[in-house]
This record gives sequence, C-alpha cells and structure tokens, in this order.
Amino acid sequence: VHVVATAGHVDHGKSTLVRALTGTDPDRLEQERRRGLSIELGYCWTELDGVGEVAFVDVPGHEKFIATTLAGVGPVPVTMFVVAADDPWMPQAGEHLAALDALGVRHGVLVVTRADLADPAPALARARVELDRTSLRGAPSVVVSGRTGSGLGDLRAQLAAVLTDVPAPDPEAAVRLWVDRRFHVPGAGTVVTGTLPAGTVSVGDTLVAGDDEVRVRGLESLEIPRDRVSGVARVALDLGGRAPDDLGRGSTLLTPGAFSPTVLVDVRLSGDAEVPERPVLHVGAALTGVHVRPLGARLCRLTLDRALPLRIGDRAILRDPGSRTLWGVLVLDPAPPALRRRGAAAARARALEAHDGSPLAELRLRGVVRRSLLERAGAPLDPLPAGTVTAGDWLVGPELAEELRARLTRLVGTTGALDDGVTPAGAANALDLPDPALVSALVAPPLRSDRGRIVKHGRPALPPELAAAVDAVRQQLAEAPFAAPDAGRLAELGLDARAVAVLHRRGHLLRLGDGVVLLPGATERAVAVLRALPQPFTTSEARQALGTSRRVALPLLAHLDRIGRTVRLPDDRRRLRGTRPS
Ligand SMILES: Nc1nc2c(ncn2[C@@H]2O[C@H](COP(=O)(O)OP(=O)(O)OP(=O)(O)O)[C@@H](O)[C@H]2O)c(=O)[nH]1
Ligand SMILES: [Mg+2]
Repeated sequence: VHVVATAGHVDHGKSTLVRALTGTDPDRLEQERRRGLSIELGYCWTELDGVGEVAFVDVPGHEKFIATTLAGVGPVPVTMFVVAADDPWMPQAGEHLAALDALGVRHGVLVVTRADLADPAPALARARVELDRTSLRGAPSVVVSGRTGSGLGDLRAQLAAVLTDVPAPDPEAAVRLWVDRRFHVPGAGTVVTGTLPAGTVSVGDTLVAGDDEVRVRGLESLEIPRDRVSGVARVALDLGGRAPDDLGRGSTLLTPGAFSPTVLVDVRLSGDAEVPERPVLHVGAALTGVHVRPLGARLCRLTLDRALPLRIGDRAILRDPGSRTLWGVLVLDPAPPALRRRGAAAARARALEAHDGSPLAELRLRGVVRRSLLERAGAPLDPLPAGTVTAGDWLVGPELAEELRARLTRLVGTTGALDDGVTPAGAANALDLPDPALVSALVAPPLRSDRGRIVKHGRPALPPELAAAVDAVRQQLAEAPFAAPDAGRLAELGLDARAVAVLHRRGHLLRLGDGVVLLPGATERAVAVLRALPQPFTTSEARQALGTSRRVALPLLAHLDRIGRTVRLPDDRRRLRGTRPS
C-alpha cells in the first residue's frame, strides 16, 4: 500500500481530483458537500498500474483548518500538490508547501488542475519556481482538469512513477501509528484510524496508548479486513469496548517498550525568522504547545506541553499561529541532559553543532549511555564504531573509552610502591562511572585483572624491604609453622595491616585474622596434623597437636571451617571433612 496526501490552496480542486482518481468523494460530511469545502480529512483509495493500492488522505485547504491539514500530511511521505490554473499563487499554497518542506517531503507530483478554465502555463511556471526552492525540487508536473478528465491518465502514470521511487519502509520497525480519527461502531466498539509509516500491525497485537494498553481486535486497510498490515499504510483498528477515553487524533499507538515518550527534546530548526517563546509543534498527526529555549544558532530545546514518542531524525513543524510562520524541526536528541550549570546551554549547543547523526557522533554526544535508551530514541547503532566498549546495557564510545582508560591507568599507577591495583568498584567511584562492569570492560594492556583487582601488566617484584620481611617471616615459620609472629615482631618487620593485606593478596603470606600471619602452605600442614587425631577433636586437642597458642589455633580452625576442610559440630568439636568418627 502507498499513501499520498493532497495539499494546496482552498478550492483549487484537491477533492475533485481525488474523486476523479478513486471514484469516491473524500468530502463525507453533509456540511462539506453543502459548502463545497473540505473540513475534515478525507480517505479514499484506488489501484494504479504497476504499484497496486494507493490510499489518499485529502486535506482541507482553508486556513481555518490548518491543524487538520498538518495532521493529514504529517505522517505521509508523498504529496499530490494541487494548484488551480485559473488563480494566482495563493497564501495557503505557500503555507502547505512550507510545511511539506519542513517535513522534508521529497516525493510528489505537482498538479495544475482546472485547466479547462484558463491557460495553465503561468500557474505551472510559478508553482515550479516555488517547488524548486523546497525539498520537492524537481518533482514531475501534470496539467489536468478534474471536470473534463483531461490529463488524468498522465497523472496516474506520474503518480505511479513517483511511488515506484519511494523506498519501502522496514516492516520490522517498531510501530508508531499516528491516530487521526476515532469513532464508535455499534456491535464492535471503538475504531481508530491512522497512518502507519513503518512496521507491522497484526490482529491480536498489544499496543501502548499513553499509560494504557490496547488489544487490536480487528484490522482493516482500504476497507478490507486483514490479519496484518505493514507500513506505509492507512489502517483502521478495532479496539473493542475498552479503548481509553482520551485516545483520538494526535494520540499514538506504539509497540510496547520501543519508545520513550518525552517532553524534553533538543532540535535543529530550519527557517530564518526568530522563533517565539510559545509556538505549536506539529509532528505526525499530533499537535502540542511547546516552550522554546534557544541554545545556539538554530539549535533549541523544546519543552512539550504533553509527552510525545519522538525519535532521533524525526521531522516536525514548529508554527506560530499568530504570524502563520513555520519552521522545520529536526529531532537531534529526545533524551537530553539537564542544563544546570552556567554556560551549560552554550556547551550543549557546541556539542549539538558537532553532531552529524553518525553512530560515532551519537556516542560522542552522550558519553556513557544505556544501549536500550539509545534504541528507544531511535539512534543509529549499527554498526557500533570500532573501539566502542560495552558492558551489559552500557555503551561507551571509542574516544571516551580511550580517555577513561588513560585515567584508569593513572589511577592504578597512584596506588603506591606496592602496585596493589584498584577494585572495579573503587575505580568506578573514582572515575564517576555508573557500573563496575564498565571498569572491567575498559581493562586493556598495560592493565589487567588479577583476582578481582585491576593491576598494571608486568608489575614489579616486591619492594626490597617487603621482600626482606617476607623472608624473615618464612625463616621464623620454617621450624614451627604455626607459631605466628606476634604484633611486636610484625611491627619490627614493618608489616602493618596494609602491607599484610597486599602480601596476602599476592600470595606471599596467609592472613588469618587480626594480626595472625602464617605461610600459604600452613593450611595443608594443619590438615595433615589434624588427620592424625581421633575424630572429632576439641579445640584444645587441635591446639596441642599443632603446637601453638589459642591466638593462632582459633582463627586457623575458623579458616578451615570457612574453606570447608573441617566441620564444626554442635558441641564445638570438629572433624576433618571426609573422615568418619573414630
Ligand atoms: N471547471 C472546473 N472546476 C473544478 C475543477 N476542479 C474543481 N473544480 C471546482 O472547484 C470547486 C472546488 O473544488 P474542490 O475539489 O472542492 O476544491 P478543494 O481544493 O478540495 O477545496 P478545499 O478542500 O476546500 O480546500 C468545486 O466547485 C469544483 O467543482 C476543474 O478541473 N474544472
Ligand atoms: Mg477539498
């Protein structure tokens, strides 16, 4: 299915052309037919040779209905721009064209109609000039009469040619249906219609509408019931009896979890006029008041009166209803950071200025960011730039990763002569990173992870005074392996708590508890001694067999309990695991 929206000045013959092409009158309302004026959006369809079904959204041209007009053209990628041969270039033609340009509409046909009433050449020439200043430059043109039918064959052929060039949207894309009509069907329930720009809706789907979820009970496109429809399409969804009250024109129906509706968005504007503080934003079929905060030349932050599911790259229209001026809006960031410090707005403008929409620029703009957030914001992430660091849901772009790695290396380097390294949690804290897993992911030579700490690659041997202290302890324990040096002796050797902790971590000493230090092999030697005892044994029996004091025996036995070599019984006796009572 293709979708085409009309545009053009009031009374220039849009609805007449749609009727001539489709056989259906887009003006459904009694009042519209009586006054010969479109008020609401009209929906008709036809088939064109070579391209199949084409739906038309016929918009009103009268300036009073501009909001309806913009809701009609907002989500539609192709225009049929209609100009009367017997009238000069008119204000609404200019306004509609500016809106199409703001939305970046590139596909369309320029139709000069009512050619039975006047020479079409001047109108065509003028319209050509106007279109060539916009995104529609180079669009093909045809001259027709909706009254006599002359030129209609040519129009069908031109439309078909243009539609063939429109790229097919991704059927796998997330659904964002811009609702433009709601009505009640007796016996069925609430039906909403809208333009589906991309993605696929199927009967049975659950979609999100504001804070509510709705079920798609039935689905029609072009008046034919279907099981599934992919965009671009006009669709009518039967939501049964339980649709939310506020679901109507300007609402969206979304794939659950795929969007983050936002009230804050950073955008780039096109158009030279100065923007008022309180204009109106038109996006898709939606409309909301906004507050504009300028950040820099053509860059500003919009605060929306209500949240909308905006994505990076969305195009929209900012409009001042008073002066009827409008600006094109390109969404740069629908999840922008708060601007708190002085000068933050200018810094933000510089960052946005340097933003070219590439995955690399996306990551540069956001620093440390959740992938899920970027996906909901519609950021291009495929492929991730080389050198991007990932950890769980977190992403860090290559440049920031490089900088963080350098800071991490310096941090590890400042841990002193012991080169004791840092823990990921400690480093995350020091580097202000949200997750220690990110620190671990940043580790690369000359850093490496060693038993839960990040240390420098090829760290140096122990400093000489520590090596000497270890030797002294080794000598002392060689004869009596469980006669741990006392506090005075440790102090004499310069082994304070921190040094002992490092030597323990690096496997030189076994630290059992406050101030009790043995050699790493002590555990196995103790097990060998205890094995010779009748099982189970008391603490006192163990102490005597090991030839040591309670000061050492108690933490040693507790250590053996902890590592599962001994089992402590309710009566406080122990046995070695794997032995039977003797
Ligand atoms: N002679 C002649 N009259 C036409 C032609 N096309 C439209 N008209 C007449 O022009 C008037 C306006 O036509 P519409 O098709 O309603 O115009 P519109 O652009 O849809 O107008 P709005 O929806 O109100 O903006 C009607 O009276 C039509 O009958 C044409 O090709 N030749
Ligand atoms: Mg009309």
